[in-house]
Amino acid sequence: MKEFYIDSDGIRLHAKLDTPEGFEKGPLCILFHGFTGHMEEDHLVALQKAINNSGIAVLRAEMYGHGKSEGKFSEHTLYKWVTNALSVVKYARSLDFVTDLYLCGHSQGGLLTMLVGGMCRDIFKAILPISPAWMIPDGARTGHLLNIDFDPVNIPDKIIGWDRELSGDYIRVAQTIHVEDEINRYTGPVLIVHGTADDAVPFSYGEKASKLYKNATLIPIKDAGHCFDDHLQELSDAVSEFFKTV
Ligand code: FER
Repeated sequence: MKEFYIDSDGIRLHAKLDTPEGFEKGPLCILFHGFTGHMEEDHLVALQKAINNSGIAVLRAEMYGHGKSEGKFSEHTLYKWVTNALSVVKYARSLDFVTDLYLCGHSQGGLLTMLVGGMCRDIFKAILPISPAWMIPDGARTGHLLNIDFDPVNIPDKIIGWDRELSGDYIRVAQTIHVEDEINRYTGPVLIVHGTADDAVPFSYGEKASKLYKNATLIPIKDAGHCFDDHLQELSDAVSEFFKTV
């Protein structure tokens, strides 16, 4: 394992690179955490290990205001995350041992995977949005995020929910994002894994995304919640099986 920082327009992003045993040259998968998350969460580590066991290097990176990366949580926006993700993609492409590139992310990191997958459709051989939180832009437009109602026209300076403070700018940015455009842009293989008992991101969003993508597989994990507690083996198996097919 190598631990380091990747520069993203002056913001230092905390990163870790894990390679399979005896790995010299081969594919690499970028892996993103979700909203309030970080790279050491159990489900992130389970994903990293499952991908490594498929013979693929994994580059985990923490986004603006999360984990050990720079930036304040309350000042993060999806544009900042997209900028960060593009910096990580650029870094990954500069590594001379990398052959194919894959992109995986959980929840808000799954939304990021869908956006950057569309933007970089010529770069990623496959993408894996896990429990993708792509209802966030709709929630920002209708005035409902973090289980809190707000006025989507006269946007408050901040909203507080789940013990966290989100800025009005987070909402303003999210309102401009149209995930369907990026779904349509990506035509490569897509794996969506989603717990049927997810109470943070409804399972119906994983299901709907899997129908809209041209080439998606949906693996529902029965009774699993948002972070796949007690279902990590099923999550790992779904990812391992997918990498046998791409
Ligand atoms: C929300 C529901 C879920 C929300 C964010 C999430 C900002 C993201 C969850 C995650 O990334 O784990 O209303 O609002």
